[in-house]
Amino acid sequence: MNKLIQLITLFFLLLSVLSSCGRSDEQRKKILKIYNWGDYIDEEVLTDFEEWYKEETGEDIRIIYQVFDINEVMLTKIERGHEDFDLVCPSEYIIERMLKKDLLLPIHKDFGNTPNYIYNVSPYIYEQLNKVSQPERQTTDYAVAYMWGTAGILYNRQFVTREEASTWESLWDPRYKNKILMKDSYRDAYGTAIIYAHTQELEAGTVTVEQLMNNNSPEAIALAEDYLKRMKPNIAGWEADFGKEMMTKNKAWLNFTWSGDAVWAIEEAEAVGVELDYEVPVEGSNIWFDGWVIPKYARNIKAASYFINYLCRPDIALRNMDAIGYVSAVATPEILEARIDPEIEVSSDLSYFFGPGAESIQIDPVQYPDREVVERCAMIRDFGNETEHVLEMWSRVKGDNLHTGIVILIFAVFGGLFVWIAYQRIRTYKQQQRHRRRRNRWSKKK
Ligand code: N2P
Repeated sequence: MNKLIQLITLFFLLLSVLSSCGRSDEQRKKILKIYNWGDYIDEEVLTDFEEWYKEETGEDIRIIYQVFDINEVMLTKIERGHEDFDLVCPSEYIIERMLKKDLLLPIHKDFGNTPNYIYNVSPYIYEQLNKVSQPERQTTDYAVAYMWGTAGILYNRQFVTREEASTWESLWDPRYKNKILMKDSYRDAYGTAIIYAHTQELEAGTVTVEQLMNNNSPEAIALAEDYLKRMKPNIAGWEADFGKEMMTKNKAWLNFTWSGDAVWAIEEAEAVGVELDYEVPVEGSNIWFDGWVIPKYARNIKAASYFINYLCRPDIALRNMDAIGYVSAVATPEILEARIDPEIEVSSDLSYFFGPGAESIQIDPVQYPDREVVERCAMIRDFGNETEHVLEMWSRVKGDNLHTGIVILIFAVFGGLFVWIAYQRIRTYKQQQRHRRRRNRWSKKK
């Protein structure tokens, strides 16, 4: 009898577990969990997607949205698998690492009656992203490009000339002591230092920007460390996202940053009468690409794929660009038409991105770099096992600040202690002297 009761209990327990799994799975299908960079989307697009998804599929969807500022922070979360994000937006080298580690699911590209907008992405961007493909996995099966850009120098025209900002040398110029903000990005800092250290070799054509930025030999790391430490007196701060604000408020004169942040800062500064501009130094720089991927632990692949598709719709791409300053990977005639601005004085060759017909167009050169600029830039690949060594170097470089701070603190504490002890000693000595004198006077009276 006892056995029967145990069996019945077990049966009901199993039934309730199974039904709760089913229910939660069904409910989870109504949720889309997105993990994106901060300030990297027009947030109204999120709510509009929910409506669009309902219209297209007849299904309800609710977005749960979280943000990060550093690629590696996001990757750690994904690797641990504690969070079942359906969509994340890493940079190309993290996509490369995720492909190597088999952390991604292929994107569904069959949208039934809904148009497929994914192929609105420029063939140039497809080609670039596929450079990080792995033997078994082609990048573009697992990632759809979102925004892209360059790394360069945002500068205040009141204090820095265009010529000065056109070379990495400015970052080491003693005139800019404490006036430079550096993006807290070890890879960009590494690339910049190693490029600047080889200015002559680059001019002579004996080495390329791509080779330099992707060389992680112990000698290259030591050289970058030396250069970055020499840059430090100029550094007012390492920033993840506050650089654009500091520049707008005139608190720093140069900011090593990404093109989209520069666009945002230039516009904001203009509104308050501060004139900022952006240059990609002549020596060359980093060109990067961020893309949407579906992590292995995702639970709503359908909605995730639809969301990616939605972002590739030209009108949505334009809204996002307007809201954040970065440049969408989407390159349709609608985008080209909307971005051409006859008031822009310079003409750029954007045929590599928009295709034939865009050889000489008036378009914001900060957002859309001219072919010549792109040709002097290169992608920084995943550093693989060397990442650790570059990171150690980076924390030694940044840690020096802390070291100096700690030394000052120790001096201040011990100095204060010393003064206090000396003061106490003198006081005790004086008191003893007084007592002695008093005692002497008493003994004389007696
Ligand atoms: C926006 C961050 C941009 C990421 N705040 C560039 N890879």
